[in-house]
Amino acid sequence: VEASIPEPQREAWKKNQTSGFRGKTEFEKEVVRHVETTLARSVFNCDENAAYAATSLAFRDRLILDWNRTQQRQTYRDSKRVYYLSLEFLMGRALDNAMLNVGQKDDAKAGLAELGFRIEDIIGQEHDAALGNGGLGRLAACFLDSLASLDFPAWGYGLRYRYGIFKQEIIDGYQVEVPDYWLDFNPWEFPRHDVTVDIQFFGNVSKSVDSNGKAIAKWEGGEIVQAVAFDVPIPGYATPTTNNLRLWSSKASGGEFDFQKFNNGEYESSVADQQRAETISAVLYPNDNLERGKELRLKQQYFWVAASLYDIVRRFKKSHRPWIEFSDQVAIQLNDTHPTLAIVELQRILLDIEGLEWSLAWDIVTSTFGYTNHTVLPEALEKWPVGLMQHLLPRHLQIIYDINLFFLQTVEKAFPNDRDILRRVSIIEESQPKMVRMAFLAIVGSHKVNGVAELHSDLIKTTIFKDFVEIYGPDKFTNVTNGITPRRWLHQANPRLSELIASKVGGHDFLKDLTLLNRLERYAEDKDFRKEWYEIKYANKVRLAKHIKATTGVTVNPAALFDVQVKRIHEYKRQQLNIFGVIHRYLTLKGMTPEERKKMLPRVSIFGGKAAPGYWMAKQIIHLINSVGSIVNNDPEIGDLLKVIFIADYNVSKAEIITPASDLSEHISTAGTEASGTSNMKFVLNGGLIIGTCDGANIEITREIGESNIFLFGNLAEDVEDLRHTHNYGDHAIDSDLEKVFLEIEKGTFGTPNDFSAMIAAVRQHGDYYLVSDDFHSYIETHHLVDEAYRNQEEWIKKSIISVARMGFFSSDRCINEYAEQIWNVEPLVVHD
Ligand code: 475
Repeated sequence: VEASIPEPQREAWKKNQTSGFRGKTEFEKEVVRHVETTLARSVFNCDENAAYAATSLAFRDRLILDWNRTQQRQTYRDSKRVYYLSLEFLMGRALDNAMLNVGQKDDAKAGLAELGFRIEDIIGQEHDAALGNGGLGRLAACFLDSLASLDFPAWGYGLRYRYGIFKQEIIDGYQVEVPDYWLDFNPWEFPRHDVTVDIQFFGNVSKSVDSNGKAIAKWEGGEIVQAVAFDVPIPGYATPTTNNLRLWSSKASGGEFDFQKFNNGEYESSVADQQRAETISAVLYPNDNLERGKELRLKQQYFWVAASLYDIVRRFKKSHRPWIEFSDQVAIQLNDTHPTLAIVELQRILLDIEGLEWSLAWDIVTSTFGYTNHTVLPEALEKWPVGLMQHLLPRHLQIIYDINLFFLQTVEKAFPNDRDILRRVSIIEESQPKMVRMAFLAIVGSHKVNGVAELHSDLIKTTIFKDFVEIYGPDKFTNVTNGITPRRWLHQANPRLSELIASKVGGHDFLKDLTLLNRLERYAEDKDFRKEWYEIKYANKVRLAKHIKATTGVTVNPAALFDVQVKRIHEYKRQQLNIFGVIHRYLTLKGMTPEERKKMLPRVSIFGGKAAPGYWMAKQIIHLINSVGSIVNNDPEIGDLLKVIFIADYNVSKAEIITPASDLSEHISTAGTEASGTSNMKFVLNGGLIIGTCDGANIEITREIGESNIFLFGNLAEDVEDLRHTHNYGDHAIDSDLEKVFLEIEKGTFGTPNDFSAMIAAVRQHGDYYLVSDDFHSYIETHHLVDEAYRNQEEWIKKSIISVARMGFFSSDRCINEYAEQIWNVEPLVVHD
């Protein structure tokens, strides 16, 4: 039943509408009000944390008013909405973003100062919302910012994990994982205890025939878990549009306990039921580019997908339109295969609950969904045992079998002479045990499939999804190159650079149309401008140096070249290549006379990133980096010439400090393995140059900024397969400089050699799958080119300015507009005052 105020009383509501604070004075009033009433504190016990809480609540009040208006407008207009389904949203902090997007950071800064606080300290109180692993989750967060900033009617749907990605501590050079309990105080979510959905698991399916001879499937029994909605407002930049991110939290159905059991004295089992239900949304799986096939993970997926679809369908039904119009009103994007069950769930709703015919239902389903692939790594491709699916979701497995049957029938008709193709493309892999191939299900159930950079989108068409291109034709497959939001990754992270740019390109419009950066290019020839540009970079390096000193105790020279690699630790991303290169540099320095050394350029090699807790080799890499650091950083012969830093607990808010402070960053994956990469874009946008392989978006960055502004090295994707083949079947000689590095490690220079023997064996004995040796020489040579280029500071700064000027393409706004046009067919809806 709709609880709505009757018409005659609405006048009173209108008269009493709040408008939220405007200006510094009203802001201060709101802060004091929240401190004294909401928080029940006073001028005598208001610490920074309380000031953070009150400031956030003041901004939250602002956001929720815009949010209400946005939702009302979107409902009233009944226009097509986009739903972005992602198991990960790596949001980071919200306060700074809210202040900047609403456009009242200056008021807040002045107001807080009058109340006795520094705004940076207040911003620093906030705990990161770290509901993601890495690139995929951060991309989802950038997309939400762009969707709101471009006024698209869009909702994100995810899980409200009680624990986000673990916090990383480094103890004796090793990674230690600490739980990330972040919900202690979270002013950015609105619990909607009235928005709940019952989610069914297990049980049986009974089939019968109705009076018209139609088959009826009934899913009965099993258990019910309740999904509760928590809403997070997503403010657009310089627009009142405020979208919604809805996160589902699990709890036992029927409230806290099963009262029947409770009354019968079965306290323990009633509490156990409750805890089992809450386990579903308890923790984010900490694997990046890896699927481990755990039952709880599949439960998370269905729980989230079923709650979201129920919500979406409920909203559609309010408009009383015929089902045939569903995909005119609804576009659902699947962020990788994690939400693929949504395809099956919508088919189930239409078939079993709404009573539609299979083929009509299936047309609706396939015209609704789009699927984005983020990786070609075989270990990341999702597969679920048929037995597990049968047990957990018996009706869904039947529907999957039917989808597969109809699909294979069309394939058989189209390729009557090719028996093997049916085996290759079947959604069910006929292995022991049988597996459901989620990517194939996602392709069959969607109208568009996209990769995330040009090379990657080409690769999926020629490798893992080749047969599907034959079956559906090439038009079903497309590319949407990733992007990043310039609001967070330039304006918020690097305010001084953002202001300098604004002063030259005609104000802040470039934050909404990043191609306007091209107006900067002519200033590359302006010596005074270059000086200002350099001073900002230097100040950002000083800030990072302070952070390094405070967290590691190591003093680094801000005049040195800062060489940064921050991202999840993974063999394919090749942090091992980087640290072997650092050792090579160290050995070279050690072999020099003091006179020769004086001519060398000082460097700081900075690493950061988490290893999945179960990824042993990645943890070895972290250990080697720290071990090298502890030797090199304390070597008096080396001094400032080389420092090796591992920044613990790399996350979004650390990235906001690190990204603006790099001179050079490393994007050095084995060619063909990194789907896109997005930190490459962030670094260049902040005036850092990059060294990288011809992989992912590096290729398009090169095309945009020009070959002379990037340091490319290494083998090409097209040659990787052959090289791997020769490693395994030919004689495989290791690069001689790399061999010297290995021998030094084996001498014990960096601690117990045994600790690192597996990393060396991976190259020497186990086929060097990631081509570390093949690329080593080219990598070292290219670093020499970097040193030479850095010596000529004026030229280096020119490259930096020109690169930034040419980065307009990599805004997530461009990216979202491409999705909207090519895949979703949706249009912006401006929310006027
Ligand atoms: C790519 N995560 C980047 C980025 O498109 C790309 C997979 C399985 C289970 C859990 N997490 C994952 C990813 O696959 C992932 O983060 N992929 C990344 O997506 C955005 O820029 O190259 O590695």
